[in-house]
Amino acid sequence: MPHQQQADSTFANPVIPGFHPDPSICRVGDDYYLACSSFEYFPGVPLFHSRDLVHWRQIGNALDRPEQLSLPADMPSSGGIYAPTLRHHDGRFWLIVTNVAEGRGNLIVTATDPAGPWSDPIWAPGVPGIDPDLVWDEDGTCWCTVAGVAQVRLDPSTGETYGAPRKLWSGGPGAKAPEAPHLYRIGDYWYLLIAEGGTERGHGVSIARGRTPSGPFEPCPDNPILTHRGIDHPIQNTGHADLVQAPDGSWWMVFLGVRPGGGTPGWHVLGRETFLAPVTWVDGWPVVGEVSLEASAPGWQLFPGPVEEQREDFDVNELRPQWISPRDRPAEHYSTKERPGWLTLRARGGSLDEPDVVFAGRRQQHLTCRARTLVDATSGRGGLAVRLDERHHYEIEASATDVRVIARVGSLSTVVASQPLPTGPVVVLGVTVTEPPAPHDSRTGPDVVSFGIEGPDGTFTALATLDGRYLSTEVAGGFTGRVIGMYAAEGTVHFDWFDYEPLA
Ligand code: 6LW
Repeated sequence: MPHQQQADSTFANPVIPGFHPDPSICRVGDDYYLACSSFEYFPGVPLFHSRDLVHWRQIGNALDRPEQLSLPADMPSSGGIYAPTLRHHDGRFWLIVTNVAEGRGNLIVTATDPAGPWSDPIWAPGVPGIDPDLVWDEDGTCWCTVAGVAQVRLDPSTGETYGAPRKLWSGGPGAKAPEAPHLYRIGDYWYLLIAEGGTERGHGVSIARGRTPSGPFEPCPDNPILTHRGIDHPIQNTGHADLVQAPDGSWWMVFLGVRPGGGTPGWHVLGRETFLAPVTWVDGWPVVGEVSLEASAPGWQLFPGPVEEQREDFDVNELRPQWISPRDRPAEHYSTKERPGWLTLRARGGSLDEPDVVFAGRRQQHLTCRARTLVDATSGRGGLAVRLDERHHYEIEASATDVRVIARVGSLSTVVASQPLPTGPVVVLGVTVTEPPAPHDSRTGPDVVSFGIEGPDGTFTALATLDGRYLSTEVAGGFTGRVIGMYAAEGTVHFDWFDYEPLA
C-alpha cells in the first residue's frame, strides 16, 4: 500500500517501505527499475518499477522458479539471497546476486522485460565474494566488483571470469566491512561507491574515483558522504547505496535505512527499507542532499500509482509477486486451485519454529497496521502470524475446536491465550500492530501486537496483546523484517481471503 503522498511538494521516505534492503537501481529512458535482497524467501529478488523515483510498484521477482532459486530446507533465516545489482546493457537487463547457501554462490540472470521471465541462472564460480556489481567499460569489457573490495573481469553471458581478482580499495581508514560496491563512469572518472561500517548503526557510504575501472582510486576527502552514525535521526543504519541519473540530468541515490521505534536503543521491526535522497556534484564529488521522512519532491511530474488493493481474494492461479514463503513454494503444499477462490496450505510437519514451515506472507510495510484472514481449520491447525524468523514470531492459530495465541522469542515458546471456538472451525482471525500505550519512556517498546477473532457481527475480541520489541532486528538479529501471513502447522488449512491495511 503506497504511502499517501503529500501535495507534490514532498514525498514520503522510505519510498519502498518494509523489508526491502540493499536496493540496486537502473534507468532505461524514462523508466526506473529497482531490485532488493530477499534472503530465505521464495520467490526471491523483488523487482520494482517507477516513473518518478518516488512511487514504486512491484512488477515481479527475478528468481521465481526452483531452477533459479533452491534453498536448503535447513538453511537458517537471513541465509540465501544477499545483495543484487541490476543493470541494463546492450538492450538487456542483467542481474547478478549471491546465493550464500552452501554450494551455491554468484549467479547472473538476464531478461529483456524486467517483469520477467528471467533466464535460468548463469553461475559465476570465479566471482570472489558477495555484493557483486556489474559495469561495462568503453570496449564492452564487463567488470565484476565485490565486497572487500575486489574486482575480476567477467563474461556475464557465460559466467566465466578472467585473470586473478585484484584488490581495488578497502574504504576509509579503519572502517570495517567495505561492501556493496558499485562502479560508474561519470565524466572523466570512474567512481567506486561502497558501504562500510557494517549494516547496523555504524553504516555509511563512501566513494573514491580513478581514471580506469580498476583504479587506482583516490578517496573522496569528505567520506563518508552519507552516514547517520552517532546522530539523533529518525532514519538510522543508512548505507548500501546505488546512484542513478534522471532524464533531466539530476542525480539521486537510493539506499537502505531503518526506522527504530520506542525508547532506548530503539527497535526496528520492518527490516531495512529503501530510501531516496538527491545528490549534487561539487568539485567532481557527489554530495548527498536531504535525507528525511518527508523530503522535497523532485521537480518533475509525479506518477502516483493505483492504491494497492487491501484484500487478496486468492481467486488467482498464481499468488501475486508480493507473497513470499520460506525457501520454496511447492504446489503440493500451496494451492489456489484445490478450493477455487481459497488459498489451501498443506502442512509438511513443521510449525513456524521450523525453517521450512508452510507460510505465505507479505512484508509488513507500515509501523501501524491491521491484517485479517478468514480461515477454515476443519482439517488442520494453522492461522495468522507475524514472522521475523523461525525463532521470533507471534501467531493466532485455529484448529477444529479452539483458537490460541502463541509467542516464540528465542528459545522460549508459550501459549499466551487459548479458548474454544464457539462458532466452529471457520473464523476470522485478526492482528493489529499499534503504538505502545502511553506513557512512553526509555523502556517503551516500538509497538504492541494484538491478536483476536472477529465475531459474525464484525466485533473484534482481542485474545492477547504482546510487546513488539521481541520481533525486532535489535532482538533477533538477521537481515530481514517482519512478514505477516498465513500458515499451516498441521493437516490442511484453507484461507478464503487476507486483508492488510495501514492504520492511521
Ligand atoms: C549485504 C551487505 C549488507 O550483502 O548486508 O547492508 C548484507 N549491507 O552489503 C545483507 O543485506
